Amino acid sequence: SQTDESEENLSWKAIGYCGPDPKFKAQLKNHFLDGKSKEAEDDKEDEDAEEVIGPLYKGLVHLNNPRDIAADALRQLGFSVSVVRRKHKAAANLSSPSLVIQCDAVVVGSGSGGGVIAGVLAKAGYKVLVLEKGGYSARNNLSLLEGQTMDQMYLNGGLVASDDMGMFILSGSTVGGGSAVNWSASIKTPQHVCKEWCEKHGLELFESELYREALDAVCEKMGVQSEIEDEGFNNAVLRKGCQEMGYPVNTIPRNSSSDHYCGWCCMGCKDGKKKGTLETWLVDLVKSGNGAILPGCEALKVLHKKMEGRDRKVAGGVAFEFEYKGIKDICVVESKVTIVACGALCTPALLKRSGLRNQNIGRNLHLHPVAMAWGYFPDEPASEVWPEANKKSYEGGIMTAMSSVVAEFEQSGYGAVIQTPSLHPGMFSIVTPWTSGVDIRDRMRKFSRTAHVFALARDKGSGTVESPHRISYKLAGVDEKNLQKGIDKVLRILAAAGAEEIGTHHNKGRTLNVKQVSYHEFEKFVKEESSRPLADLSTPLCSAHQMGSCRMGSNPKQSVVNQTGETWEMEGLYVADTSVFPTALGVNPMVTVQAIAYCVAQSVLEVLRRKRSK
Ligand SMILES: Cc1cc2nc3c(=O)[nH]c(=O)nc-3n(C[C@H](O)[C@H](O)[C@H](O)COP(=O)(O)OP(=O)(O)OC[C@H]3O[C@@H](n4cnc5c(N)ncnc54)[C@H](O)[C@@H]3O)c2cc1C
Ligand SMILES: *[C@@H]1O[C@H](CO)[C@@H](O)[C@H](O)[C@H]1NC(C)=O
Ligand SMILES: *[C@@H]1O[C@H](CO)[C@@H](O)[C@H](O)[C@H]1NC(C)=O
Ligand SMILES: *[C@@H]1O[C@H](CO)[C@@H](O)[C@H](O)[C@H]1NC(C)=O
Ligand SMILES: *[C@@H]1O[C@H](CO)[C@@H](O)[C@H](O)[C@H]1NC(C)=O
Ligand SMILES: CC(=O)N[C@H]1CO[C@H](CO)[C@@H](O)[C@@H]1O
Repeated sequence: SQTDESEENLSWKAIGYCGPDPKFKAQLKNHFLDGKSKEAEDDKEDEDAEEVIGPLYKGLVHLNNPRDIAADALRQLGFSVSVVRRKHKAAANLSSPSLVIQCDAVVVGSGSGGGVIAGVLAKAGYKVLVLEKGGYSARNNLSLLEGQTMDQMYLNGGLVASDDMGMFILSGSTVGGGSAVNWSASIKTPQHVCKEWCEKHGLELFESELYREALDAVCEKMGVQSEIEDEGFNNAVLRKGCQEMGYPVNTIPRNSSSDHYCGWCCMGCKDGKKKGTLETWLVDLVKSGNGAILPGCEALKVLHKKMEGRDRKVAGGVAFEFEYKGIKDICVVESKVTIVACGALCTPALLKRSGLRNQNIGRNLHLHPVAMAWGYFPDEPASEVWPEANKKSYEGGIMTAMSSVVAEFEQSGYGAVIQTPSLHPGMFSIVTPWTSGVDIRDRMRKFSRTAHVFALARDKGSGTVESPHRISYKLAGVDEKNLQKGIDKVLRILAAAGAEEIGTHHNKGRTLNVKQVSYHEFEKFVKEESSRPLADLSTPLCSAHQMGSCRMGSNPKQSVVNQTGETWEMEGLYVADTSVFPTALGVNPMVTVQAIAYCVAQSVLEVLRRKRSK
């Protein structure tokens, strides 16, 4: 993932990696040759600015400017702002902030959940301020370099792990949140999960007409569809292997167009074909003229007061922090409603810092643990190989095929789905076993023709999160069993698709040359590798889905928020991200979190309407 001044690495050639998407690089080069981008910054011509910065440009306000400029930018968007004058050099603090901004709703976090709710409220005519601790990466300004992207667009620079290092966790932290870097899978909440959440958790919402409408609304917004013109390497392998084995295999609905053949979307989508929240709901917010997005701003706490005649505290906005010229500064937002959507890893800490005491905050964290296996498909002799010699492991739609062969959708609902990851060289090397220098060199040389397929468990087990630096999670026995069943299938799928060599990520690094062994030896290998323990740190497990740490329920003993998304403890404080999931979901969560946020937005709208009419 490391590069030199010309943004290259000599090893790439040896491993068959082309670096950032060559088409994007060419596109950019033309762009700069035209001199367009420079002019745009000078002229502030709308069209050019939009081309350079992307569709959010009118609503982005950077507070790392002199205070009066930042305040003016916000006033131009219709917010009322007061600048607090302070004696020279006196630092801002919570009781003496630099700016006080007023709005109807403040949304903390611009990811899948936050983006949707902000868009809905602004479109309905309310003044909405979005705070995002991550930065903003303009569409034309993505590096698509693995190292830089991890630093700029992922939580903690891409390196979040549970306390025993048993789980390697990926989470987006940028304008758009997880939606800006996700792998495009857009799957609706499965029926059996809606039923479970309604019947076992007392949440009628999930069997309501409103929720069905919400699912349709968010899918329509993303242009979810299920056609693919040219399937990428990993997914072609998964599909063929399943067909050979007679396992079920489906096409995953995606938010991108059928010809969107791009393996770099995990680093941001260069042409806006992937409809993350920053290409959809946040655009609504900006177009409505009622909203502003503040990148680089981290919420410190929710402000609240006691009001006469109310038994609960009442939320009144947030205090947040940003950096200006290397110095931390503090501002305050005063709002009628406050929405927290920092994602399941960050929301619990913000609620606790704000004085909430509910015992469920930070508990019930589900991670959808993932265990992988791989198969190597040589590209010589070029004439007869499959997948075709020009197909590379890191190109093409990231997730287009999946198998539910061990998903148990029709039975307990708790099993594992089989899908494929995106692994660029850095991530590939992190999860690959290391037994010796010679061995890792050999594995890396095979990088571009090594397919990865994984099993993802709908975890019954759970952990706790205090902050992204303090996560504890132990794999439960039942989840380990489901992953083992998944790995058994994955190894068979890889072999059936024609892999020459197969293996798992277990640290012993055993491999099998499928073409040279008997049926008996193959069976023995699959059984041994898929029955190894997974909870003992010998195999790296990954997670890109975090859920449940502030779950929704029907009473405060077992949950943090009620069906409307409002916290039991504080009036006017809502949560609208994956942390409200009552249990793990079992499939990719983006559509579900967006639908929930859409429903929470309807509740918030009612409250705002009532306040307005008063
Ligand atoms: C690499 C990757 C691939 C994925 N692929 C898919 C996929 O294909 N399909 C799918 O359905 N799901 C996918 N997911 C998961 C999906 O993106 C997430 O589940 C979803 O985005 C979670 O939404 P959220 O609103 O809970 O939080 P996020 O989208 O994570 O948004 C939270 C935001 O809040 C910000 N924030 C946190 N704390 C603060 C604070 N104190 N102040 C201000 N801002 C703060 C964060 O920086 C972040 O931007 C993927 C995730 C990753 C990481
Ligand atoms: C290229 O990658 C290698 C192997 O990861 C690394 O050791 C080296 O530092 C990188 N080169 C540059 C110039 O960053
Ligand atoms: C583009 O990215 C660079 C490096 O991350 C950053 O310094 C610059 O401000 C960005 N430009 C725009 C227009 O966002
Ligand atoms: C993730 O990508 C999908 C498909 O590209 C997109 O529709 C969705 O908006 C993105 N994620 C989120 C969380 O919004
Ligand atoms: C929960 O939801 C109801 C509406 O169903 C709402 O009136 C109530 O104030 C919410 N909050 C709590 C803590 O019950
Ligand atoms: C941006 C984009 O390419 N979205 C596409 C998603 O799918 C819908 C439905 O097929 C297309 O109309 C969109 O163009």
